[in-house]
Amino acid sequence: MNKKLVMATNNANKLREAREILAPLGIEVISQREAGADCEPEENGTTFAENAMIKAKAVYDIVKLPTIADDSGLCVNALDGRPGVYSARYAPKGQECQKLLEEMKDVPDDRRTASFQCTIAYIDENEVKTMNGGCIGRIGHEMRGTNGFGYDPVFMVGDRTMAELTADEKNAISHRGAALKALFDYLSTK
Ligand code: ITT
Repeated sequence: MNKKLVMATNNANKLREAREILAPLGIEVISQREAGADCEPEENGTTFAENAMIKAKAVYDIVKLPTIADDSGLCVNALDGRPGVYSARYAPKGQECQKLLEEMKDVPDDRRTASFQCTIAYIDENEVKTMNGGCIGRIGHEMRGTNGFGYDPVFMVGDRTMAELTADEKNAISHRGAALKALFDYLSTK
């Protein structure tokens, strides 16, 4: 497949991961800024899918090229699924892990399960589609590792945090990797 997609995001880490995951599949990802769309629409949906569609549509309406958007977040079972769609707004950037550890400090090990969730919205001139991916893990007791971004230093998969995985290891198991592979499968049928 040889295809170019615009990614409707202002998050450089998401863009990097999407490029890493899709490049080997023959899909080139350009940022919304590179495509000339300098916008940040209000994410006032209540689901990952709604917010992904809001972002994809805002950029598609400007660039009129096949566009994807990622809406994602961390759902913690002991917190009834929070921060969920509000993950980006849970704490000031860079402080989300400390805040989560503090909120979870009295939660015992057997109740620390969580998942990362990701919805990718895809829009082109004919079609609108969403694809989901998830990754199950647990919230650790301390921040570990320097790779990745956001909640990665406290999200444990096995005995390592996601921030201790290499980029390839993370992409192979991540919520974003799963949703983008589903997108690839979908695009392969078009
Ligand atoms: P855009 O809306 O511009 O794409 P954003 O960072 O605001 O960027 P979201 O609204 O989808 O994106 O918020 C997702 C938040 O969830 C993100 O800021 C992180 O805090 C967290 N998150 C999502 N994927 C993650 C991952 O792979 N690792 C760690 N944290 C992640």
